[in-house]
Amino acid sequence: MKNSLFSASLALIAAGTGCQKPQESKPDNPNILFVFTDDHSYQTLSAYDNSYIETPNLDRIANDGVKFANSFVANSICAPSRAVLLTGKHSHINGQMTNADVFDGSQQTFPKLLQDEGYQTALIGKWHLQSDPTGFDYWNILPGQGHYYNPVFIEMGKDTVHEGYVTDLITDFSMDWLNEQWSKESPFCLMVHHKAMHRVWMPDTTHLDEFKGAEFPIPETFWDDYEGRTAAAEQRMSIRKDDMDIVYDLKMADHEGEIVTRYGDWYRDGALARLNDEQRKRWDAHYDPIIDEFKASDMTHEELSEWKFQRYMQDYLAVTRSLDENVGRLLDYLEEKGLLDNTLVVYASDQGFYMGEHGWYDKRFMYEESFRTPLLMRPPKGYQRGFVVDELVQNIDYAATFLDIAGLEVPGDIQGSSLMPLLNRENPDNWRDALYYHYYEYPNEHMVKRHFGIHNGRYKLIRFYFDIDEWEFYDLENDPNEIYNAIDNPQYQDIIEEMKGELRDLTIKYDDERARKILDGELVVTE
Ligand code: SGN
Ligand code: CA
Repeated sequence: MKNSLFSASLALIAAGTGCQKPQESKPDNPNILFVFTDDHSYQTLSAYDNSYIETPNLDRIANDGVKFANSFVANSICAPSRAVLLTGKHSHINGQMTNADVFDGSQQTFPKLLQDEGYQTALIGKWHLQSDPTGFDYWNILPGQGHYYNPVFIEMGKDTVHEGYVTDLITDFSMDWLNEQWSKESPFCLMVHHKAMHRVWMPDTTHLDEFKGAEFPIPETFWDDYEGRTAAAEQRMSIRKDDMDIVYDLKMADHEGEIVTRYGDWYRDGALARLNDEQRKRWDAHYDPIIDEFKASDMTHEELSEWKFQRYMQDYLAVTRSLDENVGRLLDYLEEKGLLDNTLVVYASDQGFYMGEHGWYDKRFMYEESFRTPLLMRPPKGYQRGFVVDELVQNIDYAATFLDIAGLEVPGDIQGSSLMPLLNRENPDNWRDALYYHYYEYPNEHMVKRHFGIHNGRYKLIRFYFDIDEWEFYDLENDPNEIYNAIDNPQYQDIIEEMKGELRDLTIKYDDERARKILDGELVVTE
């Protein structure tokens, strides 16, 4: 450790000429608290969008810190996103291209580099990388996707079932680690990885009724007909179809067993069967009347689709409520312990999520709702606060940022860039002007075809490949909802040609040789 954590003290720094203004100095080796959620859409985080819910505690991070207004992922799916976070490298480099791959934990990650420099590192909650965590002094993880109720945790290799609701438990365990295991002699890097808001959106019993009967505005693109977009037409993540299951996803498990669906038994015998008697009593008290009403109804396909959207939103938002409250508990804890001054608090999700846009739930596509992800940072003392960063940032940047704020050199093989210049409001004029994206998990659940592409803030160019060979192009200023694929529009041919070249340049910059070969017609991917 180059400097001691607590070496920073109040310093008088000359501000301008003549007058002296007291200003707090920045800590050299701040703690890092990284709060990560699963599938949290920016549409349901009120610092970004308050059409559906207020999230006052998450907003505290934005109001007292920095909101990244243009934050994106490299590959919009869970395990790959986590591997990008740890390594600062795109999926084809870190090897985690899909959820099915096993993470190679022997490779360089930012927690290992922090640990080498004396940071105490811990990871609590969802991990999803199949191999055991490396680079952490302590870990206590959910197996696979984990459960909302009475979940199993694997603590340093040992399985234990814990009674309670997963978002509360992850927060409790995080505070326990800070209280009992962090030695306080060197800084910590604590990663708090929630299961919330992943499918199948099971609210805590205390929040069940919060959005009962609430009606939300149907997104403009809910009835999208996918004209001109084959991959969008052929996905299987539709609320309007049985991709969204009335029992499994929407909890319509009647006691008589008369509602039979494709995945109904997964819910009855799986997630629902985990509830204890007390939890089940409250659960049934909430859902039974909704089930009765549903059974008595006679809806057209259109009415049923919109009813499903409302049911989905009610549960998702109730899960979000617990998350927001628990983030508040953690922030209060840091405040009470006097830790906020010396801690970088970060909030992000592993990717965005569809809240009915295009008729969908889930993620994966390079379209805005799933390509974007929330990113909020509350820097330690000495930094400016309360502003918005508009630059294009991506989850490949997190590792470099954490190393940089800790005073470590960022290894040259890390592909992302430190966000510290942006936090320091230096407005670097050489900041990236385009993002690279590559999604691989096909054929698989939800059937989103493989694609890669470039986004420069205004225009987006996407190449779909494998069992399809199609381009899509969007002018986000004129078509923010991405419903008009302008790839053949004569008006855009010059910019499309230019961006095809820039996309090829990005495949070279990020060393995605397979994508480069696909573009150059040297490779046709068949498996
Ligand atoms: C599970 C979900 C899918 C989801 C993937 C990936 N099905 O397979 O709906 O797309 O996870 O999500 S479920 O029936 O198990 O809920 S990810 O966030 O982990 O990548
Ligand atoms: Ca996810």
